[in-house]
Amino acid sequence: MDRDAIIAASKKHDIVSGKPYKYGTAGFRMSADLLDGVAFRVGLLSALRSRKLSGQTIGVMITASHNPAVDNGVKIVDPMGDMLEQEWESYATSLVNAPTHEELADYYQKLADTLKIDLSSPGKVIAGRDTRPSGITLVTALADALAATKTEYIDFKILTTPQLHYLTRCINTAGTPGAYGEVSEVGYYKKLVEAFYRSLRGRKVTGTLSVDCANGVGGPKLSELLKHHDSTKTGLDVKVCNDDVLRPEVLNLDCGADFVKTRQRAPPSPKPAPGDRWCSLDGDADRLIYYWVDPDTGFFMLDGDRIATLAASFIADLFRNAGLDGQLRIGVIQTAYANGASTKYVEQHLQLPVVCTPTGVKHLHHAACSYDIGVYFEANGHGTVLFSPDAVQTFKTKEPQSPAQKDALETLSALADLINQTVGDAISDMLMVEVILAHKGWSLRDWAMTYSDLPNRLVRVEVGNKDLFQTTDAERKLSHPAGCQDEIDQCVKKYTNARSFARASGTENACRVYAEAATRSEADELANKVAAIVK
Ligand code: NG1
Ligand code: ZN
Repeated sequence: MDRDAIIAASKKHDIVSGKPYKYGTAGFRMSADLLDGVAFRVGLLSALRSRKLSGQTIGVMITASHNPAVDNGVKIVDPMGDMLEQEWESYATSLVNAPTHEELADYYQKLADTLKIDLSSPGKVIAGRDTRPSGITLVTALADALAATKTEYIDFKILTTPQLHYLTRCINTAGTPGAYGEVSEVGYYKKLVEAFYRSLRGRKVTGTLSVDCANGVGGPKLSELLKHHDSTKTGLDVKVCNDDVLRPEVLNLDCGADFVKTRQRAPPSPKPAPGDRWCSLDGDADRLIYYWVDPDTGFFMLDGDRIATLAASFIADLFRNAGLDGQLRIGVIQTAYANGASTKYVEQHLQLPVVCTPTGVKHLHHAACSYDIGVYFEANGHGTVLFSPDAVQTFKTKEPQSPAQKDALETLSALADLINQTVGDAISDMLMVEVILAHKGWSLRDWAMTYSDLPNRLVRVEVGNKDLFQTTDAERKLSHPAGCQDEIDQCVKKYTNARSFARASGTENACRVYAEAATRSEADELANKVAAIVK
């Protein structure tokens, strides 16, 4: 009987009581030594989720992304490779917080009853993990839950987060018209490399691209992809850097996309030679930041906002060239953290609509789905470009009126295969950026010239109770505590081209204050003043 099996298995994976377990934007993420019981319980929930969805495969990713090596996390992936449905986040939270093994088994049964889940029907779960050593024991906990609930299970071992999303979608679409790709890691490399060749359309990438892999899973996986890539066809010459996954303690240490974005500087090692083209991935390879170090002006960063504007401008041009202008709708989705200059560039220069959503990829992804082409990126470099089935169909079936139209349609088709449709994927996004730069014949400097970022500052503020800070208007305004927003507004008024907002972090026990203004000193001053209001 399941109940006894669940209780017996759960006893091997105790939950540490008294901790604030909450399924947030990053799933459950915390110090790895608290996660054994959590991983077990996430196994139970994913088994339920699969059965609720008629036995479709659910993915579980074990990673703490850019967090320090001692942390880890567990996150559930829905069948099409998107994030777990919102309503289920609260079931996950309740299940993980069950105080005893017996209450856990009871809550599992109660969920099955309420949601009308047939526990004897087949269920299937796949898992992947990043390079953190703690991942191995967490996978064991997960597997024990799946065995106790007689759920089919495949461990894909070490993967980037986007690879696990890719595999989940591939399994669930295999043999259907929407088949996403071969169900294997090699299938992922082959799909990307082939689409990269097709997207370039005979053009060549110039100059070496050095990739800082945060000493995470992106390093070995990028090297693997390169084995399937013929650089004589594309000109792409990649130098894989910071790819030491044998010393766990160096993961995300003074390198990686999060380091570069938050410190606004290049990793200290290896030292970028002046003018070299660089990019950084984060610890699970779902974020991407480009940069170079200019001999005269120093470090220059091209973040998620820049990648979004580059992609949107390129795709809008292809639409014009393909004669699709006005037929299909392109939209750009940002969060409040997007630099105001990027929003202005998209709306005024590219003449495309911008939607602002709350922080968290699931919100951006959802909003992007309402366009034929939805370009979404968080400023921190996490994002992708979604192509609707209608758009993909149009690229394939529209009769081209000229060789130029044919070329544009084929480029669009290839991009839809190159860009990961399930989630932000640093490796896929990097190939997309290289394709666009090659098409435009641009260096990073040319890309940077499109607009000037407003100087900005992001400050983390320790507060007594972050839950007191409630927002409206896609997190751009505080509704509570009362009066706080008025004070912020009064402050912002005193600066030129300024904007500032405060919100509770969804992943840390703190508030974040963002400010931008016409000059560096004004942005810093404004951020500090708003931080003082919030404190
Ligand atoms: P929080 O902690 O809610 O600000 C952070 C990032 C998000 C997103 C999530 C998930 C910033 C300002 N916030 O959210 O963009 O990536 O983590 O990892 O970068
Ligand atoms: Zn990440």
